Amino acid sequence: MSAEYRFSFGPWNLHEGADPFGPTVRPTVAFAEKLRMYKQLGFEGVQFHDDDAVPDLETLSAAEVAKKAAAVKKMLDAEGLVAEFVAPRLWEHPNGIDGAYTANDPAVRRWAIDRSKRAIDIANALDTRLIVLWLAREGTYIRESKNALDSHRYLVDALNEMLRHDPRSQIAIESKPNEPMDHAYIPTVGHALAIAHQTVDPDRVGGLIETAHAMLAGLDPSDEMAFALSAGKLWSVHLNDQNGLKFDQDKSFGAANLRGAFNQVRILELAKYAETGRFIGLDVKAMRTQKADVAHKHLANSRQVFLTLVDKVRRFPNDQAARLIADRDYEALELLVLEHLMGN
Ligand code: GLO
Ligand code: MG
Repeated sequence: MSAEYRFSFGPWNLHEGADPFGPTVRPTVAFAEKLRMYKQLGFEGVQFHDDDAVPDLETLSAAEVAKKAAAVKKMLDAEGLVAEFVAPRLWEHPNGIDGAYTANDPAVRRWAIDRSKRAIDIANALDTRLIVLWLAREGTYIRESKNALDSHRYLVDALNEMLRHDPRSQIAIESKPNEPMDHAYIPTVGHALAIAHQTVDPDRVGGLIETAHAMLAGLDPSDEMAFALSAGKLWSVHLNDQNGLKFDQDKSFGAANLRGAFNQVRILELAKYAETGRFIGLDVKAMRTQKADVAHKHLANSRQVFLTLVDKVRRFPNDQAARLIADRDYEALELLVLEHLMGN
């Protein structure tokens, strides 16, 4: 049963534990060592930023980038792993300080699009067609600093250039309402799919939904997923959890809201997501307090919670629930769900 879901995470999910208020607390794990951990933890898919795959790619020629990406592909093959997606990491470069695709400076917008095309080339070298755009700094700290009408037009322009660069790539927009910016331009998957329809090839632009991002927008993650699934546009997920409206916590899946996690798994099961071959991505962070030798447990544990919830969904007493729904006895339905989750 568990074999049918495919799981992925990004190398940044094995991390040194720095936060905005303190430095790293764990040693760096080398990239090759991280790759060795994937299978042991139950994962086969690797999510990449462009510079996870090819560090310092901006200082390299196109031929050098291709060579380095080919070497990474070999490392994946040796470990029996596949690349799920490549995401251009535009938000760490000094050029992207005030946004990349939506920067006021046309030279920065040009840089962002050119780098994104390189990310697409790296994805091809790693044998994946999926590009993820987390639009980190595409927004503002103060509204007056940009013309939001122009910003949306720039986003469509950037998507179009990427779509034209390679007619095989698919772009999944990872929506998020805030952080690092005060307000981001594509806060929900509804915005992502609406902008997809303004591009030259709407069929090749979809969404990646992260649990915590939906919650930060005040939305139910399972309903966000249902919206994208109903349009055939849920191309990946970043499952994690979030304890209320605060900083983006990336807690282990189900750790704060087990019922919310159950409902996300339920909607993925109802939509037969596993049959699409798309990955269950986990974008979870180890707590800063976690010692180095156990700072990988958040990944295996999140996967385990997911699989246990798959089992809970499959063993849910649907007939009993259907009778209660027909009776409109939702208090009894509520108790049925809670008892089921508590193991009764
Ligand atoms: C941050 C995002 C980030 C992305 C990753 C892939 O809030 O969740 O971790 O998922 O950079 O683009
Ligand atoms: Mg994410």
